[in-house]
Amino acid sequence: MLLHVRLSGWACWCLFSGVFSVFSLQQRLTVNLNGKWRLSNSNGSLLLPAQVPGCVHSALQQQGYITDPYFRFNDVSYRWIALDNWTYTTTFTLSAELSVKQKVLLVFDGVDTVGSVSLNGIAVGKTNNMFCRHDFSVKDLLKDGENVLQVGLLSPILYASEQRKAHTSYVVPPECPPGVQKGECHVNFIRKEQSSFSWDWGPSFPTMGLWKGVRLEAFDILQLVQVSSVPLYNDAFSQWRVQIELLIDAVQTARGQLTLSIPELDSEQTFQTHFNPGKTKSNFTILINTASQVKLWWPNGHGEQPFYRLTIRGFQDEFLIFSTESKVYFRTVELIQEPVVGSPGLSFYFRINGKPIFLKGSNWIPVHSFQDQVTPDVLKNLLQSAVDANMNALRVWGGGVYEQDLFYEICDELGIMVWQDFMFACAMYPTETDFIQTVREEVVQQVQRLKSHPSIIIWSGNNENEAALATDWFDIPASQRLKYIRDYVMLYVDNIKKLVQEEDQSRPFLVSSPTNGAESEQEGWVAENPYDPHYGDVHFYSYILDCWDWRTFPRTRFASEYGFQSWPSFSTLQPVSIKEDWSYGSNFTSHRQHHEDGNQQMILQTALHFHLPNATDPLKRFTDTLYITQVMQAQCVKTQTEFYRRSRSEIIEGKGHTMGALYWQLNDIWQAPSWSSIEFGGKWKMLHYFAQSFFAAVFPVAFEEDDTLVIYAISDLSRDLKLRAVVNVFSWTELDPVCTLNSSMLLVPGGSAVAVFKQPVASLLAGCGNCTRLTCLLTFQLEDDSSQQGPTNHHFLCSPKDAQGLRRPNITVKVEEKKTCFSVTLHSDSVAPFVWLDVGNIPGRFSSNGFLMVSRNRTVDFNAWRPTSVAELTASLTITSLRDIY
Ligand code: BMA
Repeated sequence: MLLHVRLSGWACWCLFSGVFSVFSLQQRLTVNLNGKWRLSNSNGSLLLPAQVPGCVHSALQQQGYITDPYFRFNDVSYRWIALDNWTYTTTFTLSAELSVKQKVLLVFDGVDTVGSVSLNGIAVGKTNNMFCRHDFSVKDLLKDGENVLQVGLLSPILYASEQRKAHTSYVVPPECPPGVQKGECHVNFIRKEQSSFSWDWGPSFPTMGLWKGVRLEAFDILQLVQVSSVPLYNDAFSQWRVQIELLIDAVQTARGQLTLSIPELDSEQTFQTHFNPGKTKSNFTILINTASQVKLWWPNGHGEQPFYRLTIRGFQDEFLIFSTESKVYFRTVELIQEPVVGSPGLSFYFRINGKPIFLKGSNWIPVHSFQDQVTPDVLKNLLQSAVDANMNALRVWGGGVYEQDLFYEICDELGIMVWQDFMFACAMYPTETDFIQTVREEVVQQVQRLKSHPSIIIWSGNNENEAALATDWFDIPASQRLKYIRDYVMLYVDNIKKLVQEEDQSRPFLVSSPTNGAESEQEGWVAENPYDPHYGDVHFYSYILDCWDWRTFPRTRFASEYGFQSWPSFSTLQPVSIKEDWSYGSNFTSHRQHHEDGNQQMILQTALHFHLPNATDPLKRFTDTLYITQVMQAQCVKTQTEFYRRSRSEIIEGKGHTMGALYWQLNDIWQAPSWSSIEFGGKWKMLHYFAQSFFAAVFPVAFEEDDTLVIYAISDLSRDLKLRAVVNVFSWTELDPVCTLNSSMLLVPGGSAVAVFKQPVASLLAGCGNCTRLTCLLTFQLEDDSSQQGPTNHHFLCSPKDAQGLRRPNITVKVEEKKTCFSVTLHSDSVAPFVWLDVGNIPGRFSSNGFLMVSRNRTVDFNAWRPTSVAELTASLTITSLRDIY
């Protein structure tokens, strides 16, 4: 294979310094072993080239041994792949420069999962945790000429089952996922992406492979393995300091000097130090010159995301031995849990740089079953989509993976706050020494890798495991409960929490989500009711209660999960299905649904307010059904999010001060029904377009209480506003408002939700032509003295299925090419709710979509993500509105 030899940064510096002969001894060499390897199964019947980083499934598909694993029922057909054992092999030739190095490490950034590594036929080590980086010292095993490197991988399914069998003393539930998920058992016994054995939104593809890079690292004196930096603010001295941690691998004891500097802040410090043999961690603190004005990192919508360059240089006898540069962002984060006036319990909100911030966003799941197929473009597109929908936070959910560096780098740059779970979800876990040991390694490595990112504002131990214990998901006999609680505390508190807090004092740690936080701790880490709205965060789902009725939602301090399912659009499903699949009752449609009764629940929820599609053409009926599930989902999540946002400033019946709304879930792992607002492939569902409005910094929200219409003005801005609500009443039959009402101007302080309009619906309608609840609807917006502030919102006075006068609109359309995008101008002759523009498989997004059309003309932009034309767009464009489906 081809060898790519790279000299690290400081070696180049040596060349420029003109003292190459001295420094060449200390050059670090990196030999990249990524690229084309050979892959074989256990009996040798399959032998194929395989890309590294990569996995067995991707290799089999790339070489044509299997078709698209996402096609139709292939998740089940290809189950055999993960039941077999596989071996990756590569050969490489050693360069003369490398063979004279004192230390040579064979580094795997990630092995998925249970592997044995051998070099030239000699065992070098084993792996059993996909979240760990491994390095093996191999100098003595390397030969001149050709070297053979092999990684044998055991079936993760069989391994998990073996581990389970060996665990005879008590059951560690759940044994298996629900049947509807068509998944594998005992995933909690293997340190691997938990959702890779199936989830309620994802297929079972228990991957195997070298999912991250492989290389040789060779050096003489020492090498810098990792640098992390954490800024801390000292209130008493009004001074910033940056804690810098160096992980250094040294061949022998060496004395040296270290210079840390942030030139832009006029701050530099030099330390005398010594490096011990082996891998050691050293901490240094650089005090920031108080005369310098430090620019702070802010979440999206609250300010900029500036950074500073930190330079670290190591010297030995005045010669530079290493030099590295990294980014430092300054911000503080506090999680405030303190008594709330008028409410039992404790507050639960984040203060960034001293400012309380309402978290708006969603939950992030793995982007693909095969992580090697997650490209930078896909990550960028999803994260940009989050920001474009006015989100400022994402929770990296604990059943997936610790994301790649690029994910966090983009979040840093975009101002996305990350709630980072550790990778444990919906299960109990073993606590045998080996298991705890590998988890400890995983936690330390991940915290060291990630703690320099300002985007991460909290570490959280697991997903829903406190709740699972407290509300007894697994029918644990009362007599054994204590044992499980002890195990829980041992894993998440005595080990993970303790380790994280040793490694990182700059951000809060929560043991679980949902949790009662400080109250859970009081109750021995497993609260009686971790869903208590008076404490911590809450996950809340109800699929068949009427989602238009805000009274069904708990008024929580922080809503970290809530949501409703919908189907992705036809263009997303089409490539993985065939004609016979295209009906709501098909085998395919039920196969892709991994949530018990999910398809039925969507229909029941939809039918509460909408007519169901009744087209006679089966394909139209199917696509109309996909559409209406998206309408339902968008409207449900809108209602719930609006409820949380308007609850930020008040306490009602002892509950409120909600300071976070992260709906479940942002993205999809494959083409299937799920809670996501973005389809697999990046297409925005109607919900994501809705989120753009309902997460806007300034936003009006309407609801009814005792037949009175109430409108709140919500503002996340720092400055106060003076706003009035303007309500337009439309009849379903007319495109001009029947009447317009204005509230008086009211003060809306920065960071608050204030009622600005209140009127009984009956009196409002009585003063407005012949309007009744069935014949009229409302739009409303906020205005200051000169202009509209924030988007326009709508409120229905009845279910659209009961609307009188709603006609099928005759919408015509014109597509034009503009400088940087295309414009689509619509003309309608009547009121049209939920107008949905779809250009099939032309990737891109509209500036607005799924809207209520109450004007004759409306123009939206389309941003294409690949070259297209007016002709192609016009040919692909379909327009659906509510009245078109029945
Ligand atoms: C929560 C999440 C996920 C799940 C989602 C939808 O429980 O933490 O485990 O996918 O709800 O059921």
